[in-house]
Amino acid sequence: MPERRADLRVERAGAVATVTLDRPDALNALTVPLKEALLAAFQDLAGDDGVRAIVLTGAGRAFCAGQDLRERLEPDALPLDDEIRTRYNPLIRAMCGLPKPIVGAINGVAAGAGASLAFACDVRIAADGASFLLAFGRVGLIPDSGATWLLPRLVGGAKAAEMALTTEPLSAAEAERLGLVARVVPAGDVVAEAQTIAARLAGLAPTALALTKQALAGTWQRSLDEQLELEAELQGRAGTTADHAEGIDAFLARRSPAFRGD
Ligand code: T3D
Repeated sequence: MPERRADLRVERAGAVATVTLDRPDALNALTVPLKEALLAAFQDLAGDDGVRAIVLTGAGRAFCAGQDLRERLEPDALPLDDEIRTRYNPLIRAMCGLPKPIVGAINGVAAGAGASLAFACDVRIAADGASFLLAFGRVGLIPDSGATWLLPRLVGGAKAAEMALTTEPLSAAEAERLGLVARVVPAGDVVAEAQTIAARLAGLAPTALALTKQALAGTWQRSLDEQLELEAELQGRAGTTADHAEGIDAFLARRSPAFRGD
């Protein structure tokens, strides 16, 4: 039975939770209730031992069209800097810091902060008709919600600058060529494909996955020496888990490991 909060659906199947932005008539544009529901969902899933991997997708033909521009006209809308600090930045921090992998099923256009949500996923699968669009400049804004940090690290500075300044969309095929998405599949298969990858991730050792995310986060800020030291520290922690012992035992016994997350 799906859980529903505002315009968000959360469905669990085994150790995989699928989170769906569900405002298809507005291309899943982000309202205050939707942003709050999404942050709450990530916080809940982070602490839920029964969930080991998450799929993020959108209902209908779009992944997410970014900030709901109609909502910006409401008299009680926060100034942009407050809105970003209060609602967008915590969301991106929650996703990047979540100790579980997030697989983005990019089912259609990902525009504005919707593109930022896609960039904050750990792995992205795109539908063949999907696109990434830094639409901010079209409404007189700058890319936010981590786009200016995440995108250059994902596709390189030159392509990120082109996308940010021209606001030209990047097709799914080009995103695959650049490595921004792992795979492009027919639109009808994108969620199932992402769920298959998430299920595979859910079968791996959860602590090792969490520590791998930690090692990769911020790698561009650290020197080689700092990164080597961080790897040593995190590997020390992974090495004390029962799952590491189980992995060796299973390898030597030529059986599949049963990782329990301890
Ligand atoms: O709080 C803050 O403002 C700061 C944070 C900012 C972060 C941001 O995300 S700023 C960028 C906001 N997003 C955009 O500027 C994208 C706006 N949307 C588009 O450019 C286009 O809709 C798309 C390129 C994404 C898709 O185009 P198309 O032709 O396939 O669809 P459409 O006809 O434009 O949209 C379909 C419906 O969705 C339409 O509603 P209607 O006329 O059928 O009732 C349209 O108004 C609605 N919609 C699409 N995007 C938004 C939206 N409604 C509200 N906000 C949207 N962002």
